[in-house]
Amino acid sequence: MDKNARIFVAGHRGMVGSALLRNLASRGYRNVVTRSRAELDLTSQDAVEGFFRDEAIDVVMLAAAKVGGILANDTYPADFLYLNLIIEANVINSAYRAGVRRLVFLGSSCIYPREAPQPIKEDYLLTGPLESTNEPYAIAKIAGIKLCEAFNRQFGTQYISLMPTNLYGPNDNYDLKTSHVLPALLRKAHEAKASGAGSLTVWGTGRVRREFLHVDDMADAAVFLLEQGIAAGWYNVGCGADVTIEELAHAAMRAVGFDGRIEFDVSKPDGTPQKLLDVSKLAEFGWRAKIGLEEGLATTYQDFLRRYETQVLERA
Ligand code: GFB
Repeated sequence: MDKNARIFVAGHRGMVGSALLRNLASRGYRNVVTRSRAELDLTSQDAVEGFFRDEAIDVVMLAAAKVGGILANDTYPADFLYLNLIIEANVINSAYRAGVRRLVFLGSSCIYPREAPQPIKEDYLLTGPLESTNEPYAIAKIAGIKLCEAFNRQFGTQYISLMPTNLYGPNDNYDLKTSHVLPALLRKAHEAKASGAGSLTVWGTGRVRREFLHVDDMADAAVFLLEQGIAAGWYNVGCGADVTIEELAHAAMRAVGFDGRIEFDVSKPDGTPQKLLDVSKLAEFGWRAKIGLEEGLATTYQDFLRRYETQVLERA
């Protein structure tokens, strides 16, 4: 990919978008285009079309999305379905109309059937019912994959979709009601340690399994695949190993230095029993995750500490 290509990163202030900016900068891309939400409303078809008409964009990385953990998905199903559908539809269609041939769409591993065999291969898409707690989000993301696939088939574009497993890292959301599990457990362990509490609460049984990928690995995979010019399609991005939520809680407690007990709140949902991605396609292209969970937790905890006073206390 030309280092002078005009690359539009949609959603650059989020955890994934900001990681894409870091990765592109580290690889020497000089013309990365960004717009804040105030500058460009991605839910407005007119605004998005106008942006693409004026900006001569070469490549799009679509990381803008309404995201959240299990409870946020369950509480705001209309937002997760509507906002994700309209953002994808506006960006993909307007990009195509403005002549953009290359686009990366970011989805999620929750697109696969709840009872999919493990590890989950890309071809298991649409082979069974989805997990109910995040069905609206999953349907929006499946629509995004299918939109890319349909544009490729009808117009010969090269739009690829990446399906990352559960992501974490700098710029995550630490709000306990809307966050994913990993940032929530770092915060809970930190607050339990600070207050001298003897325990922290983990939602669900703690027995379900999740695969965690550092967002810098995710961003690296996305830019790597663009550089390799791989064939259009959808590809899993993960580290190839999973842990139980209880094991994750212990790892988060070690990262924070909190040596207390875990209490399970089984009134909260477990969600899907396991979500381990088969990452052999990316391995064949020559890409592998580099950041292990212990290392990733340690650096993410440092990010949490830097932002705790400003972000977390405002939202608490
Ligand atoms: O990360 P998480 O919210 O999302 O929850 P999913 C993963 C597991 O951790 C569930 C448990 O079994 C939760 O019950 N858990 C334990 C907690 N303690 C906590 C806590 O304090 N906070 C949270 N949030 N969970 C999401 C989807 O599913 O995965 C999204 O809802 C997205 O749509 C994302 O696809 C990657 O892994 O269950």
